[in-house]
Amino acid sequence: MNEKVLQAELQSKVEKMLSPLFLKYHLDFSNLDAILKWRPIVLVIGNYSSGKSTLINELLGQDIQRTGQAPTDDSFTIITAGVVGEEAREIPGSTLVNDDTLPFGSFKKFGQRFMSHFLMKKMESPVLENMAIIDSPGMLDSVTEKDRGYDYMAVLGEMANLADLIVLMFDPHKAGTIKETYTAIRSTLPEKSGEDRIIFVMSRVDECDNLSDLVRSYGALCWNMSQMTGRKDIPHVYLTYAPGEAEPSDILAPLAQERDQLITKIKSAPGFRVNHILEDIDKQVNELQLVCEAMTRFSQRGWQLFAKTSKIAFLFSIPVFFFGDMLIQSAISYPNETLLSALQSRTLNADNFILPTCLLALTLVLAWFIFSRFVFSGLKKKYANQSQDLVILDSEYKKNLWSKMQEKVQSLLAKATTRELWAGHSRNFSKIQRFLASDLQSYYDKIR
Ligand SMILES: Nc1nc2c(ncn2[C@@H]2O[C@H](COP(=O)(O)OP(=O)(O)O)[C@@H](O)[C@H]2O)c(=O)[nH]1
Ligand SMILES: [Mg+2]
Repeated sequence: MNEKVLQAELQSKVEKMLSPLFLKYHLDFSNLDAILKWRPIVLVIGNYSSGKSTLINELLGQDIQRTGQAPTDDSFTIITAGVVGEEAREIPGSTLVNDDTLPFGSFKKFGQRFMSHFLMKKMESPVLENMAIIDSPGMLDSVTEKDRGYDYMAVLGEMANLADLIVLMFDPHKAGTIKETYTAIRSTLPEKSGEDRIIFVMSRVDECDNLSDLVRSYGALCWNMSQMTGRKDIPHVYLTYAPGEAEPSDILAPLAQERDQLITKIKSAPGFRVNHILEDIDKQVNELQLVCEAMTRFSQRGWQLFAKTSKIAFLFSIPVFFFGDMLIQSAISYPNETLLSALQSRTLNADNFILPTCLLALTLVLAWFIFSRFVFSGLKKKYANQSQDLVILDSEYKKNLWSKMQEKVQSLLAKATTRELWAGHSRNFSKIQRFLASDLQSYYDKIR
């Protein structure tokens, strides 16, 4: 099936089935909404003057981005297809964050300073037919990073979350704030599959004087990478150079093929789109499911206590119904005739039931008061400290998920009222379960 059709179908399904549930459990849907909304995205990040803009210009076949040795360009630039026949044009960041058809609404929170460093360029290029490319200001070092006037790392993280492919570029000269950058982007991607969305590129390799120089740079980069990924295995690093800039040399000749692989990989990013959407849905719906699981168990415990309280209230209400009026009569000489004495003298009429019925109702009201005021709030208090008892953490994955969602559950519990008992949590839980097991699975099968 066509990927665009699949994406549209998923968008409407998720919107209809799940967005009310995200709202209900106070979880952010805007993230998923943004991912479902737009076209495939390739995000290019890395040191300044590592050759990001040069690579993008080469891909697009036009010098659309400024290039240079100094940190020339300090804006996030979305490059996307324009209207056929129209000249290239620019749209400012303030317009982009307010455009509902674009996935950048959440970037408004980064403030005016960010928005003045955010823009879209619309142009014609075959590469842009099915994807957009984001060029980014190069990372500096962590000290100067703080002077930008907006949270650069957080912006990177959110951009990475939208992207289908993240090209992380280094050059042999500088290491930049690699570790912080990597942490910022990694934390917004799904744990299981996020790694596959990042490709590492060492560019400007033509500037290495000889093979041993190249090997030294490569070694340093690998060491850096193992530091930041915390993994022993080194991911593939594409070694590349800009043909327009590089003098032909013995080092470069065997790398031409690797360059082609890199370009092919970037161009193939749209092919991962639906898979990424599914992974993101998977990730966020699992979070939703865990919150719902906790609330379901909480309301089940609530029901158990409610049943217990009702049972006691019922047992208590029998003597109140039959003997309550006697007690009142002995105190205030009303009513003239109690229910039991009327039964004995066979003069029973409707009036004899008035007081017993009122007393019965009062008992039930009292029981409800005790339940909601003491029993239910006792339950809330108990789980405020032990919310982990509300979920079954039978796998490492669920434990990790829980550490992320626990706070959400606690804030829901803090606000909980007896209405939670009727909130339909267990129905919601089965609905989510069904979505994951059947709907989502069928989409995974479709793209396999
Ligand atoms: N020798 C050489 N220079 C390059 C290469 N790629 C980019 N450059 C130059 O390096 C400078 C920085 O490139 P640019 O694309 O602006 O880097 P950005 O800051 O990452 O966007 C420019 O002067 C480019 O001409 C390359 O592969 N080899
Ligand atoms: Mg640049």
